[in-house]
Amino acid sequence: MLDNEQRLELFYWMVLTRIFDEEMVNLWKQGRGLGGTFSQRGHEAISVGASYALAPDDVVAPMHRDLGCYLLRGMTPRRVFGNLLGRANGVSAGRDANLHGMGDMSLNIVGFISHLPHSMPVALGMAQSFVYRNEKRVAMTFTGDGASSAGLFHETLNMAAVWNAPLVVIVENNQYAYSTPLEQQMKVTSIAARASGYGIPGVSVDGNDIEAVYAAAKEAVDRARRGGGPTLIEAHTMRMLGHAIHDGAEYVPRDLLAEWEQRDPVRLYTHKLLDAGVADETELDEIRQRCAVEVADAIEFAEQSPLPDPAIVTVGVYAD
Ligand SMILES: Cc1ncc(C[n+]2csc(CCOP(=O)(O)OP(=O)(O)O)c2C)c(N)n1
Ligand SMILES: [Mg+2]
Repeated sequence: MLDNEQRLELFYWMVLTRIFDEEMVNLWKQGRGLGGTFSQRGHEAISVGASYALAPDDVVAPMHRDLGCYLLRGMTPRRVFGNLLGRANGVSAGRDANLHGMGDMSLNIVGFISHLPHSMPVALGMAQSFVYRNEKRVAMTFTGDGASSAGLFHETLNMAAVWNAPLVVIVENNQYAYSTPLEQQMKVTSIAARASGYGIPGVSVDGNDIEAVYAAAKEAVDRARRGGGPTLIEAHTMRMLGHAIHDGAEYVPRDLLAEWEQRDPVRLYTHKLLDAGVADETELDEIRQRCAVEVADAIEFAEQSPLPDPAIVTVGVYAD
């Protein structure tokens, strides 16, 4: 059970992610961004709720819609905006101007691998390393509905099951893979049901209900830590904007978006906290203000930071 302090913490991380995302989209629309970027809108409850179930010692391998996970694990908005703007003090020191490549093992975050779902076998490798070392640690990774149709998804889950690995896989089912709707890339209606093909638990959860995501993730993380093996969690949500900043998503029916907008994860949690008397409007507003200030500071800091020295471009590059 979450206490009220924890519930307000979840609210804080979700709002920080939302405001960061909105400002990131604004910046790109103003031509102040570099490269492409992926909106997180609609995914906040999943990335925050699931990572909140991890201990600091656990390892996470996020994907491109898991900004909330990076922030919650301790990657500061300044460092992430620095990365997005390709600055020398960004997480990848200017080698990537994206939400990719933002690994920091001091925070137990494995950098996102752009190929989908190639972060999955890496997370499995980490999970197995904990078993070999007799450490009570867990690896969590995130992937998409589209990526769940790729071969590596199945191969990883199969090996994780056979090895009884302490691995939690979260599939963020946001109904689309780029412009491809679910029904055009899989016949089944439940990704969680695929877990039975590997002999592991498969859980389906409302990805817009942060406490439901947290509860499912916590149960899976606890089971993995006890030696109970891997879990596949399918979290249902909607990608509220295009695949990336260049994509207007005209192919997504407007009424579908309007329907999901009613169930916006931040709005849902705001109502829940108010109804339960966890906080009043003034207190929630104070949190929103705090997040807005942090994001504004991060943008200013990143924009004023230097670009990297071209001489360091090959430092840390092991293959090409
Ligand atoms: C192996 C591979 N093929 C193609 C791509 C290009 N690509 C990047 S994101 C994406 C769609 C992914 O959809 P999904 O897994 O549902 O995640 P979402 O973007 O919806 O969160 C594609 C095809 C890639 N990154 N890796
Ligand atoms: Mg998708």
